Amino acid sequence: MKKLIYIIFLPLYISYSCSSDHARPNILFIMSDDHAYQAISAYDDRLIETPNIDRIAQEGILFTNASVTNSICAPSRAVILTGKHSHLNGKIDNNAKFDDSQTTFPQLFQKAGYQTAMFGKLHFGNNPKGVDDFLILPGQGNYINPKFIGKEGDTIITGYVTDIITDLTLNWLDSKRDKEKPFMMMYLHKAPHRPWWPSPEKFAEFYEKEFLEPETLFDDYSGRGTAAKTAEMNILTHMQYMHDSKIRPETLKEMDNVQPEIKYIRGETVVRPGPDGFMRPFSRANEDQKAKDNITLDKINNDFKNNWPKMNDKEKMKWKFQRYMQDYLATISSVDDNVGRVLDYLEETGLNENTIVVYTSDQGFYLGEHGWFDKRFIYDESFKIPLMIKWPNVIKPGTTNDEMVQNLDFAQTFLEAAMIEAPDDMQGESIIPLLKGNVEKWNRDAVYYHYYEYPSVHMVKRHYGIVNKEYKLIHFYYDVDEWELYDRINDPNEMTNVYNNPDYKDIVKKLTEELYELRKKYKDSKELDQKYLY
Ligand code: SGN
Ligand code: CA
Repeated sequence: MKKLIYIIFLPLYISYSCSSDHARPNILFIMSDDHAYQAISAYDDRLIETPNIDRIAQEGILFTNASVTNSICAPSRAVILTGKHSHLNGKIDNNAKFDDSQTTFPQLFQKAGYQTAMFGKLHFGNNPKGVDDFLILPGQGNYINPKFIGKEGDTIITGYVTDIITDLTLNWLDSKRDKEKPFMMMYLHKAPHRPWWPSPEKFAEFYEKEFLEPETLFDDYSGRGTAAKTAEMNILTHMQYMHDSKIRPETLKEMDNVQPEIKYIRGETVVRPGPDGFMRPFSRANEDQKAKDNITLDKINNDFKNNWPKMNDKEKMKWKFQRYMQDYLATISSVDDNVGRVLDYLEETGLNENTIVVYTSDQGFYLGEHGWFDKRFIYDESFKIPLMIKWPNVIKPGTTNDEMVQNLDFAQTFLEAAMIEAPDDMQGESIIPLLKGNVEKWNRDAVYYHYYEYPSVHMVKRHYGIVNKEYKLIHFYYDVDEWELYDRINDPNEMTNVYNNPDYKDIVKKLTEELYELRKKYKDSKELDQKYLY
């Protein structure tokens, strides 16, 4: 009987889905830059409330083990667009050139009759292909009065970057959208990328707050290997007074007892010649904007002047952590407000009924865990990304899923949702079975990771590894040859490398074999490692 119904209705379904664009969902892909899952209340509400981003999870699915294949900005974006690992798409680090003769998923959407657009930060070195309309920030872009690159040339827009990217997105949806076609929109925030510059209102509001320190803020890395000990991303030693904590050069000049700032450039320690310098985004502000920011800058600088000289190292770490969190989280609060504006628009127009909304970040980020900021490592805070998706009538609201999904899977997922065939050489898997609750159809146990950008800023050594729900096996190479194993269940903070612990001997053996199988499966190899050396 079931078969009969299928035979009768299948041709009807096929002709409906091919002839009517109403059957094909719109896709709104929202991605922020460096947004840690620890800073989204759907994951953890100890630092900040993000009621709007949380709406996506409440109305859809929240992934707790979603990750990247290479925790760095432009490479993550290249993986998302091509559906291929870095060693095959060639964008191994932020400096590598992206070969834009490669197929990216927006091109396939465009060819299949979707209207496509992109607003915000791409950070690619190339203009996007396959998008009908775009305005993107050049490189990292600016928080204040940012410049954008578009089809009709460059333009500078006055205001705060997160609000502007949202205005551009809403304006496109409202006045440029072709109502006869489905759309695929990439709405890409610059925030909360360093240097964390909030809007004047959020700057003032968050400066008054105090945030919970992570358990591992004072990690001495004794349970880890060389890579963790030599990375240059410690809040106390590598954050900069002016650039990060927003201390004015004049303040430093007035204080004769401030230790000179130490700068690390590719492993070389360079002591700054003097307290010269500037706060990059602030120098772009107009007089009005400066006047507003100065109210909070005065408070920060007075506090620093009065209290910093009396602090010991522990107190200095705590002070810098608070300053960091105040600004980082303030920029996220703006992202959340603006995501709310877009979700409201979709609801008001009824568009939400047939729109898949995705929220994610190009990688995770350290919010003081292990004393760090930045990303790059395969360790959880930078490896895992927030990922939540809503798709009315397909995803059951309030679903949580802990499968090992990756940004590598996005392209094939979106293509399948839009009924577009994915090229054979894409390396991910559509996660639609998980979205539909068919978990039994998903049989991936472990994922592969490979980070390359070394020697470079923050000095995180090259490494590759395998991660499953229980363990993480890592090989650091280039100028070391070190292995690490973490027990994700018994040591969730990843404090102790158990690679040489005899109790884990069998696990090490099994995972090493699986790691080399994965390298084979994804076509990574020693030869390719060599090719990408510099
Ligand atoms: C800049 C930041 C770094 C950051 C890289 C890469 N320094 O160099 O802290 O790791 O970008 O970030 S800053 O002084 O310019 O803020 S990425 O997200 O683009 O990969
Ligand atoms: Ca990033």
